Amino acid sequence: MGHRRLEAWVEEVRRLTEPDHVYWCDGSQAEIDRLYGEMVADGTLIRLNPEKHPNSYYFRSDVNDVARVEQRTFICSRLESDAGPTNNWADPAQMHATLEGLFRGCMRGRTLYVVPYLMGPPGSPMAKVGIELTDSPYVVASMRTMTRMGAMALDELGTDGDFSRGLHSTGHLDPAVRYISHFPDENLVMSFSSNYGGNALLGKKCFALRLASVVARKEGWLAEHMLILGLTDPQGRKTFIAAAFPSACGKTNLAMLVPSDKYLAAGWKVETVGDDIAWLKFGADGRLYGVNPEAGFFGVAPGTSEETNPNALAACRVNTIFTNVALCEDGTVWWEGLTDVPPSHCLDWKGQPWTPGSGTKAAHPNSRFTAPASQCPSISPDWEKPEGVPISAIVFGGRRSTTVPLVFEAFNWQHGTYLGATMSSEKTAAAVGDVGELRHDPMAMLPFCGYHMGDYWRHWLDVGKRGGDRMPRIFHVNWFRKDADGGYLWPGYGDNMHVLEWIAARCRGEGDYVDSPIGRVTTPDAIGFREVGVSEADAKELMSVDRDEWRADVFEREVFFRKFGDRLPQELREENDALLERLGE
Ligand code: OXD
Ligand code: MN
Repeated sequence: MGHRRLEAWVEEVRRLTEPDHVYWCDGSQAEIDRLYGEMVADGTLIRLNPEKHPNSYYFRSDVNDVARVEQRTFICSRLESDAGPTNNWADPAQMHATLEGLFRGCMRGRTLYVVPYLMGPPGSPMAKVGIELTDSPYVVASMRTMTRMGAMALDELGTDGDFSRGLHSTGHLDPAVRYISHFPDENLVMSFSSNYGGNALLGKKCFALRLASVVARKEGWLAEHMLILGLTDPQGRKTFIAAAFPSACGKTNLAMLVPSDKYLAAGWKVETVGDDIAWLKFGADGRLYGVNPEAGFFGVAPGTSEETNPNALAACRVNTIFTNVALCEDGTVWWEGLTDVPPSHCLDWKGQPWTPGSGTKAAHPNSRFTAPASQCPSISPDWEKPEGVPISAIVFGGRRSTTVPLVFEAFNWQHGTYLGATMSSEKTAAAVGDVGELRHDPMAMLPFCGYHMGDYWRHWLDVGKRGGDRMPRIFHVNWFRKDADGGYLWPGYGDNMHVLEWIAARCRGEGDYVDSPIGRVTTPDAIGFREVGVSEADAKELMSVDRDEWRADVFEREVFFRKFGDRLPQELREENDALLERLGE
């Protein structure tokens, strides 16, 4: 017997959207082979060189549909005040009326795919089922990589299980009627007129972050925009670290980090649990455990190379969909940063002939690879552990050319929550808007928190109280500080091991530090700047805390905090005041 509520909803959507066919996805190999065959035949996808990229495909999304559209993303909670000042709110009844008008008859001539999927490791008490109804076979194929899709999810659902609902239609890709609308009270997302990942793959940002964050608050856990990595030292001690960075700030690279030669030779290892989303819950021992709800990587391609991230390249060699990168004549792909020497000619992300002299980018800055996580050489043997992995450290980081030192540690959970709440970062191409502009991005969740950010911070503080001294330590990093000539002061990538080693030591109560007004900063020896080739002067600048710059930040944060009115936890206001006091007059 089937699942009555699910069948009734599919029928309701069928009547509304009037597709020619309804197809229930089982997630099988035969099914995906057929879908790829159909998409190649109708020109949706181009099959890549089968020797160099077996079973891999090339896709171009519409030129006006290449990134998340935050201004068209809505939280339709019953009360506007529950969406808070950082979300676009819309009245749920009105939004339903608007969307029903748009969805009416929109799938005529198309197939409605029913995509059952599981977020979280199979058999995990943390796993949750979602159903996405979509008319895009590209979305179906991407969901098959990014989630555990098909029969497995239906089995988990049984005949009466709960599920999150997502309804998506590519529509006609008119940006004027693009909506990514979340109805937290109904566990529902409706997305219209887009085919880009973050807007159309509804398991990822929409379910696993925006809707899940609302559920997490009710149930006492955290749904976060975080990678999870495992760090093993030469003594075999393993430390799991969760880290939140805004989109396109290197989460995938950090999650898959290859230690620099010194660390490799000494026997250090980094393993990947996840690169984008973490669900964190208390285990029976009172510690916080993390799972990666996803099953694939939707990684930013530009800048990914053998030097910066060989694990990502290995992961996306086969069974991968590339979106909006450049297409070479031999059926391979290219993007800026993949090789030092660009191809002499290729087709750019818009399908136009391109040469190095064209003066434009061959790949869109937010072009992506969609690859199975299991293909990543650094994938952790623990990545599908049903109970998750114990988290010892939480790291926050933004892209800041000035002011913020390479690494420092929070004094305690409350101070750490303040560090997360006051994170800011220079904008990247992952969302539509002005790249480079500095904006507040609390916990890297600004575009992903499904409710009032003030209540979210309160939830962080409450979770910290519940966990007490079993909570992870909290750190802040900044890989992106620049010198006066605009050059990066820190080499990053494999050398980030120096920072991770210190973080792991601090988690054991070791590792040298000195107290500074902003937190516990490393001593120069603890990081080993000289070994990395950072001069003494640069190391000083990298770690410097300029009191005037920080005071300016504190005043600006005060203005930011005012937005949250009486839902700003008093503790965060106190942390801001205390920082000002420590900075002195
Ligand atoms: C992503 C994003 O795609 O954060 O992961 O935009
Ligand atoms: Mn992300």
